[in-house]
Amino acid sequence: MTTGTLITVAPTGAESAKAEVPALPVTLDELLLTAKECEALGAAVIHVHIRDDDARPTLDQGRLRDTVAALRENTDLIVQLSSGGAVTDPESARLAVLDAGPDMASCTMGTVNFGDDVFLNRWEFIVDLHTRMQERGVVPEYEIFDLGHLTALQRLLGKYGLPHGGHVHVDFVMGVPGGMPGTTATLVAAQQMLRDLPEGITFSATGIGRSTIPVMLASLSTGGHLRVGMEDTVTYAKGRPVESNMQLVARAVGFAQLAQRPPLTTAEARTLLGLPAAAR
Ligand code: KMH
Ligand code: ZN
Repeated sequence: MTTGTLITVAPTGAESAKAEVPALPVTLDELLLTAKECEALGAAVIHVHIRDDDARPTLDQGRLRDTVAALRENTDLIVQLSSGGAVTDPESARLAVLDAGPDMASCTMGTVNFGDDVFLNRWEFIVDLHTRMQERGVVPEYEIFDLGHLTALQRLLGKYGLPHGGHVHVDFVMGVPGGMPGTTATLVAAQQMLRDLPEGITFSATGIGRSTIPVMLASLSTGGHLRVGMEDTVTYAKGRPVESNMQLVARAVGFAQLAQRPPLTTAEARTLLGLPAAAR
């Protein structure tokens, strides 16, 4: 049965430089303003990467804790910390992200070429992340950059069991140079592979760069959910830089409404993802 649309905003990422993309939210104040405005538009989840005082990606524990606390204080958004970080981050720092106590964290299901870099996700690291999340009650979002990552997820769940909350949610990150392409045909192929995974599994999808719109339309028309934001797209249309994350969320909400699958509230999103109701 088709439901409303879970909208995740990924406002910052670790790849774009503030100097080149001035609208990128990099300070806590900028992130909070973005979060509040995106929530008001219809986002239910925020996928968070943070930056240091020089706007460089960081996994600093104090900053992560402050960020989680500030997002909880100022919004009802589901807080999903990136455990992917930047391609240069060590595994120990990526695992320590869980210590900041988010509602959710990302868990990438395999290594992938990432432009000219390599985004390394060894099997033992994935197992460690998955089992620590089970122990700490953090709900994972499994990031799928290539179709084989779904096979790895099947193996992970078969050997180590379901995530905390019992619900499995994946995010297809499509169009990364080195990963699966951001096309309708690939999304359909990926969905067919979901049949081998636990019943009730849900997915969202995001297309990097110019695959943003094709992936968004394909996801909506096949019952999927949406992730949008400046982590994935800094060009709104040919020759038009993105002005803000709100612009991307507003476009996603518009498409979702056209598809007669309006945005889920944060409470509805919590139910879908197997998270407990918010404390306040
Ligand atoms: N920044 C990428 C290397 C995640 O957040 O979990 C990894 C990434 C995935 O963005
Ligand atoms: Zn990310």
